Amino acid sequence: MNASDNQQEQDGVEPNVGPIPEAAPEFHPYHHPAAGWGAAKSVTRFLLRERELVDGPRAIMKMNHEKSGFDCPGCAWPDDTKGLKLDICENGIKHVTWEMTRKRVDRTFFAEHSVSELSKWSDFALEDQGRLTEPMRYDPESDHYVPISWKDAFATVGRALRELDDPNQAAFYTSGRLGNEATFLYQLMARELGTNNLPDCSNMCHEASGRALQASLGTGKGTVDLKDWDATDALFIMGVNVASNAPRMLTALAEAYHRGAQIVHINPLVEAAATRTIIPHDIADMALFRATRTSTLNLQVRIGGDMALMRGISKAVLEQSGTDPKALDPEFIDRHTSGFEEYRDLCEATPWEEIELQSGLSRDDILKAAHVYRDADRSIVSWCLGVTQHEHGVDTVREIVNLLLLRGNLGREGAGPSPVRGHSNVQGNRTCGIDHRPSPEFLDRLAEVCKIDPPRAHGLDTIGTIQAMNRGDVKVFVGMGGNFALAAPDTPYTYEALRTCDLTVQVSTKLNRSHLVHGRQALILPCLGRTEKDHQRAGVQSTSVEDSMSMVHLSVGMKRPASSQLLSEPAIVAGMARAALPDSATPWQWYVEDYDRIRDTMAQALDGFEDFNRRVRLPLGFRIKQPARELVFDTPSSRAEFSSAPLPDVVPAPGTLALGTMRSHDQWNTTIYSDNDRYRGIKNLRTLVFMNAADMRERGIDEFDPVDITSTAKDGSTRHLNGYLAIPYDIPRGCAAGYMPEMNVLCALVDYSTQSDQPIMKHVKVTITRAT
Ligand SMILES: Nc1nc2c(c(=O)[nH]1)N[C@H]1C(S)=C(S)[C@@H](COP(=O)(O)OP(=O)(O)OC[C@H]3O[C@@H](n4cnc5c(=O)[nH]c(N)nc54)[C@H](O)[C@@H]3O)O[C@H]1N2
Ligand SMILES: Nc1nc2c(c(=O)[nH]1)N[C@H]1C(S)=C(S)[C@@H](COP(=O)(O)OP(=O)(O)OC[C@H]3O[C@@H](n4cnc5c(=O)[nH]c(N)nc54)[C@H](O)[C@@H]3O)O[C@H]1N2
Ligand SMILES: [Mo]
Repeated sequence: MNASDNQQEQDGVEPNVGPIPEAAPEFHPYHHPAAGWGAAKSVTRFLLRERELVDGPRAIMKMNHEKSGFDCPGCAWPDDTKGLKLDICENGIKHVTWEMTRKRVDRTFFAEHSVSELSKWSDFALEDQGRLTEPMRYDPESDHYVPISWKDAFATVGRALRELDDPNQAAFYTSGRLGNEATFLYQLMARELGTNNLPDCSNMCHEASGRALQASLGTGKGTVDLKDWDATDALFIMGVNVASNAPRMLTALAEAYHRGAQIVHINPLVEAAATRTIIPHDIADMALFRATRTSTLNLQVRIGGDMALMRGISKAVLEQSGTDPKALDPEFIDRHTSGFEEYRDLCEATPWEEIELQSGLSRDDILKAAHVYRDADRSIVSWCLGVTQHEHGVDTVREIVNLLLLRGNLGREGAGPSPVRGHSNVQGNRTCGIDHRPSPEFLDRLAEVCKIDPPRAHGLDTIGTIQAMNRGDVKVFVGMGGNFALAAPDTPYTYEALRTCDLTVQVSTKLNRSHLVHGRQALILPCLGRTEKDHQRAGVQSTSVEDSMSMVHLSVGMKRPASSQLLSEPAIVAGMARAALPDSATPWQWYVEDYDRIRDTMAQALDGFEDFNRRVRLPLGFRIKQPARELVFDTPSSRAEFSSAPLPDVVPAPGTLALGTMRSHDQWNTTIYSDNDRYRGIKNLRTLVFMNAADMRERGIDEFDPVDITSTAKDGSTRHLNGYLAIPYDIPRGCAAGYMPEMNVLCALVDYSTQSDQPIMKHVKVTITRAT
């Protein structure tokens, strides 16, 4: 029996997997460089599957282009600034092709398949049906989705929102692909209605980074850009699977290596980017199979051990400063920071034994990293979910900043913190107002410019929304993209939450689980994708996005829309807003006719967006001002603030393991492209758990043995996944790893960080036993 069928019988949860393997699972450790020909082969297979060999390549040539292209709807890595003609990666191509597929989900499809029937399909099969083509409404009598006109669909949303006793009974979720213009209208609608309930995918992603950087530096973002990456002497890459999730960073790593920079990877797993890469757009490298190293040191930290490692490096640098006056930058510390003495005392008081135990690394190894840091004039620390999705994510990011401050690695070329954001516009969403905890200054300006009276009380984030839906306090859920049902933790509990709603609305491009786990009334509103031409009254429109390094630029679709009935996201927001707010003074329709008008309002309402329409049309767009980069700190002390937090205890209790949930190479969050994870040597298998061989032996588990996984939450409750296959892997003892979103079944809703409210998706406390 398939492992997830087994789970379904247990919990009444629908299957939750990629393509059901036809072939037997395989595991052969991967020894090739990242990217290169393996990637090229995989792209060709994918183009063939989506029947896109004709138009696909043409569109790909237009991606991430300085002039008149569309922004890759994949990750948030910035576009090349040096005129690279083909600034693309394997996964970006899969992504674009996924959107451009020729397959369609139309009314005949929905007439043929009831919702109960579709609920039994795999998530892979659902999305594999192709693009949604017209608005649909759930019909409880027949248990089918049936067509509805846009007018009636908007009226349904409007009625449901107007009938609420309190606007806070609605929640408006955003997935990080939404362009800035639609984002601005969306938050305006929510706030004009009277709620700050704006949960977003960032609540599960980089909430910890935002809060930490805000507290330390007075900005929620990183301070470096690609030019700094090009100039740095040392890169510390923490908790990110670069080759799969930010593949265009491989080029930056290879160039850094060529330049003689040091590259330290900090990750429990030695991911593909921590070895070598063949740069796909370097024709000579491709032709000669010439690989470049992309790492000079790998440190396999224990899950959750990053803060201890950072503390260890700081301690070593401080110790060295006794004899080596250049180890620290006393002038920088003196002029620009506060809290140094306390932090220095804390580092001195933290014993090496504790640092070794909590990081899972030897003092010798930590000293190697400390030497790299000490010897570099300019260092960048970059991180992603391996650092943030923990109980102590905020403290860890602040510890990263502590380390940078010691040597003045801030506010100058080649130095600073550089979080790798997830979705292509997740950072822009926050900049443009998707924030359940908006600042009073933001609201004051919005009130003044848009003539609304926005609510001041904080709204609900992702976790809060799920809790509120389950209590019956949130009755209308709108999903602006994404796949909330699967992306959120505690799958059965999240399902229950969505099912208690009076109305669920999903604005989507493809069929997914969140359409099948729905409220009493449900709507699917299909929208244009980023690759498609968006015609409005004033002509073809473009939208803007902001990358991981605060560059804002325009994205223009070029493909004919998948269906003539699709609306753009700004048009869908405006349609809902007009129906929900019949007396609104906001010129919703006028905005949609010409997005320049939205941008003109944004230029007045948002910090850093002055002269938006002109600057966004510059060849590479513009960079949002970063005060911390100029050593201006919006903190209580007006300086960069050292934090002095105690090290958390992250060592698993005897008999238990720390399990991290992560992505395979062949998936985009909840979208599964195949059952393979090439760089980790896995074929035809997703229901697996990577374990240390010694941990397996201790439990009498052999390779491919089925195992039962039980997680124990903060409140003592347990959750189970049975029949997963154990894979012996190079991972520290006490650590285990497997794939999201399947493993969200193991993540309890109560297991969120008290520092960031972020679900603890990288440190699930589990026991693993051989299946009985
Ligand atoms: N192709 C593709 N690209 C993507 C995505 C996708 O799904 N597919 N998703 C996008 C999104 S929304 C995001 S947020 C990013 C996510 O990008 P990543 O952060 O790379 O996402 P994960 O796959 O969760 O991988 C987490 C990495 O952290 C490591 N890790 C786990 N625990 C720890 C720890 O305690 N410490 C350290 N140092 N490392 C740890 C894992 O081994 C793994 O390498 O990627 C974006 N890009
Ligand atoms: N256990 C565990 N869970 C996790 C994570 C983890 O590491 N571990 N990571 C978390 C993270 S970092 C994130 S960001 C979330 C991701 O959460 P989400 O952003 O909610 O999920 P996605 O899978 O990216 O959403 C995919 C869906 O988006 C829709 N879509 C695609 N393109 C467009 C578009 O252009 N417009 C619109 N309107 N819709 C579109 C399609 O219908 C598709 O089915 O998952 C989180 N969940
Ligand atoms: Mo994310």
